[in-house]
Amino acid sequence: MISGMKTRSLLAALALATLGATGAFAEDKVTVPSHDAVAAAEAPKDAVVVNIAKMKYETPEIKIKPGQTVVWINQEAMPHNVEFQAGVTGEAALKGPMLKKEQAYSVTFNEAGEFPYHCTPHPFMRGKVIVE
Ligand SMILES: [Cu+2]
Repeated sequence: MISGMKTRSLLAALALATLGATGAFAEDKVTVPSHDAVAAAEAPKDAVVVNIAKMKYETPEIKIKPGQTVVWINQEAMPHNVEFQAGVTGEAALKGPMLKKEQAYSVTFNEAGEFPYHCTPHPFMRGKVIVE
């Protein structure tokens, strides 16, 4: 009985190690509904909105609950995006698409934590999602 349980937990550990090695956990902390920019009107209706205007994220620090979605909507002609550096949302960086005016990009946060981000071409544009 005990040895059976040990075998199962060993198998589980091996499965985890294998998944980790292949990068299968890369997006576990977040889920990205679309890797492409979408029209703002097509953004998830229940998402927490962060507008981008005047070279700023209008609400640079937001607090949400696990499972909630944040949608960034660019309100100006200058293209912007959101980029999470490697190790923030997963092993790899999560680099959102450049958003033209009235385009949107969404990320669903699955786990508690702090998720700082910036705009790739404008690294002085910074924000943070706090999931708690
Ligand atoms: Cu920008």
